[in-house]
Amino acid sequence: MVNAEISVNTSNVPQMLVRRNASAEIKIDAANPNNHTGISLQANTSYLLEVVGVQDWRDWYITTDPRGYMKWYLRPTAPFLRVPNQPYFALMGYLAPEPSKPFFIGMSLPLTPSKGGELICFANDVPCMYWNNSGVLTLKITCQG
Ligand SMILES: [Ca+2]
Repeated sequence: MVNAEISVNTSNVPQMLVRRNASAEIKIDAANPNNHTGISLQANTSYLLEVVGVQDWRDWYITTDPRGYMKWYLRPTAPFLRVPNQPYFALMGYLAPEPSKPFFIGMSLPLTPSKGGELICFANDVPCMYWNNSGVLTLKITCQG
Protein backbone atom coordinates (compact mmCIF):
# COMPACT_ATOMS: atom_id res chain seq x y z
CA MET A 1 0.00 0.00 0.00
CA VAL A 2 1.22 3.46 -0.84
CA ASN A 3 0.65 6.21 1.69
CA ALA A 4 -0.39 9.68 0.58
CA GLU A 5 2.45 10.77 -1.63
CA ILE A 6 2.68 14.00 -3.50
CA SER A 7 2.18 13.02 -7.07
CA VAL A 8 1.86 15.17 -10.13
CA ASN A 9 0.99 12.35 -12.47
CA THR A 10 -2.03 13.44 -14.46
CA SER A 11 -1.79 10.94 -17.28
CA ASN A 12 -4.73 8.81 -16.12
CA VAL A 13 -7.08 11.69 -15.28
CA PRO A 14 -9.65 12.60 -17.91
CA GLN A 15 -9.51 16.31 -18.59
CA MET A 16 -12.56 18.50 -18.96
CA LEU A 17 -12.77 22.01 -20.34
CA VAL A 18 -15.14 24.67 -19.03
CA ARG A 19 -16.75 26.50 -21.91
CA ARG A 20 -17.14 30.28 -22.02
CA ASN A 21 -19.83 31.52 -19.62
CA ALA A 22 -20.16 28.03 -18.16
CA SER A 23 -19.19 26.82 -14.68
CA ALA A 24 -18.16 23.61 -12.99
CA GLU A 25 -18.15 22.81 -9.29
CA ILE A 26 -15.65 20.46 -7.73
CA LYS A 27 -14.84 19.27 -4.21
CA ILE A 28 -11.49 19.92 -2.55
CA ASP A 29 -10.52 17.54 0.26
CA ALA A 30 -8.20 19.06 2.92
CA ALA A 31 -6.57 15.67 3.55
CA ASN A 32 -5.64 15.19 -0.11
CA PRO A 33 -2.29 16.85 -0.89
CA ASN A 34 -3.18 17.04 -4.59
CA ASN A 35 -6.85 17.36 -5.52
CA HIS A 36 -7.04 16.68 -9.23
CA THR A 37 -9.99 18.72 -10.41
CA GLY A 38 -10.04 16.99 -13.79
CA ILE A 39 -10.53 20.46 -15.26
CA SER A 40 -8.03 21.80 -17.70
CA LEU A 41 -7.62 25.58 -17.78
CA GLN A 42 -6.63 27.00 -21.13
CA ALA A 43 -3.92 29.56 -21.76
CA ASN A 44 -4.93 33.21 -22.18
CA THR A 45 -8.49 32.52 -21.04
CA SER A 46 -10.11 34.29 -18.08
CA TYR A 47 -11.48 32.22 -15.23
CA LEU A 48 -12.98 33.00 -11.86
CA LEU A 49 -12.27 30.50 -9.09
CA GLU A 50 -14.62 30.92 -6.12
CA VAL A 51 -15.23 28.92 -2.98
CA VAL A 52 -19.01 28.53 -2.75
CA GLY A 53 -19.12 26.03 0.12
CA VAL A 54 -16.99 25.40 3.23
CA GLN A 55 -17.59 22.26 5.30
CA ASP A 56 -15.52 21.92 8.45
CA TRP A 57 -12.19 23.08 6.91
CA ARG A 58 -10.02 21.92 9.79
CA ASP A 59 -6.33 21.40 10.56
CA TRP A 60 -6.35 18.99 13.52
CA TYR A 61 -8.44 21.09 15.99
CA ILE A 62 -8.19 24.46 14.23
CA THR A 63 -11.26 25.26 12.18
CA THR A 64 -10.52 27.89 9.58
CA ASP A 65 -11.54 28.92 6.07
CA PRO A 66 -9.86 28.92 2.64
CA ARG A 67 -7.90 32.07 3.55
CA GLY A 68 -6.00 29.99 6.13
CA TYR A 69 -4.53 30.96 9.48
CA MET A 70 -1.30 31.61 11.34
CA LYS A 71 -0.49 31.01 15.04
CA TRP A 72 2.58 32.35 16.82
CA TYR A 73 3.52 28.86 18.04
CA LEU A 74 3.44 27.50 14.48
CA ARG A 75 5.88 30.07 13.12
CA PRO A 76 8.89 27.73 13.67
CA THR A 77 7.37 25.14 11.30
CA ALA A 78 6.09 27.69 8.75
CA PRO A 79 9.29 27.41 6.64
CA PHE A 80 8.34 23.74 6.08
CA LEU A 81 4.95 24.56 4.59
CA ARG A 82 4.57 23.62 0.95
CA VAL A 83 4.18 27.31 0.22
CA PRO A 84 6.11 28.96 3.07
CA ASN A 85 4.98 32.54 2.46
CA GLN A 86 1.27 31.68 2.64
CA PRO A 87 -0.89 30.87 5.68
CA TYR A 88 -1.52 27.38 7.00
CA PHE A 89 -4.54 25.82 5.32
CA ALA A 90 -4.87 28.51 2.68
CA LEU A 91 -6.49 27.12 -0.46
CA MET A 92 -3.74 26.93 -3.06
CA GLY A 93 -3.67 25.83 -6.66
CA TYR A 94 -1.27 25.08 -9.46
CA LEU A 95 -1.59 24.03 -13.05
CA ALA A 96 -0.12 20.60 -13.77
CA PRO A 97 2.61 19.78 -14.39
CA GLU A 98 4.04 22.80 -12.53
CA PRO A 99 3.76 22.24 -8.75
CA SER A 100 6.64 24.69 -8.31
CA LYS A 101 4.37 27.58 -9.32
CA PRO A 102 1.57 27.54 -6.76
CA PHE A 103 -0.84 30.46 -6.38
CA PHE A 104 -3.11 31.56 -3.55
CA ILE A 105 -6.82 31.07 -4.25
CA GLY A 106 -8.30 31.85 -0.83
CA MET A 107 -12.01 32.62 -1.15
CA SER A 108 -11.77 33.70 -4.78
CA LEU A 109 -9.27 34.38 -7.52
CA PRO A 110 -9.61 35.76 -11.04
CA LEU A 111 -7.06 33.87 -13.12
CA THR A 112 -5.85 34.19 -16.70
CA PRO A 113 -3.07 31.62 -17.06
CA SER A 114 -0.36 32.22 -19.62
CA LYS A 115 0.08 28.44 -19.93
CA GLY A 116 -2.71 25.85 -19.75
CA GLY A 117 -2.94 22.72 -17.61
CA GLU A 118 -5.07 20.77 -15.19
CA LEU A 119 -6.01 22.72 -12.05
CA ILE A 120 -4.73 20.97 -8.93
CA CYS A 121 -5.76 22.32 -5.50
CA PHE A 122 -4.57 21.75 -1.95
CA ALA A 123 -4.67 23.09 1.58
CA ASN A 124 -1.28 24.63 2.37
CA ASP A 125 0.32 22.38 4.99
CA VAL A 126 3.59 20.72 5.93
CA PRO A 127 3.91 17.74 3.53
CA CYS A 128 3.87 15.03 6.24
CA MET A 129 0.95 16.63 8.13
CA TYR A 130 -2.02 15.92 5.85
CA TRP A 131 -3.12 12.99 8.02
CA ASN A 132 -4.86 15.22 10.60
CA ASN A 133 -6.76 17.33 8.06
CA SER A 134 -10.48 17.25 7.54
CA GLY A 135 -13.13 19.13 5.68
CA VAL A 136 -14.20 19.80 2.14
CA LEU A 137 -14.54 22.92 0.03
CA THR A 138 -16.72 23.38 -3.01
CA LEU A 139 -14.86 25.32 -5.67
CA LYS A 140 -16.72 26.87 -8.58
CA ILE A 141 -14.77 27.45 -11.76
CA THR A 142 -16.33 29.85 -14.24
CA CYS A 143 -14.91 30.56 -17.65
CA GLN A 144 -15.36 34.23 -18.45
CA GLY A 145 -13.80 34.08 -21.89
CA1 LIG B 1 -2.38 19.20 9.11
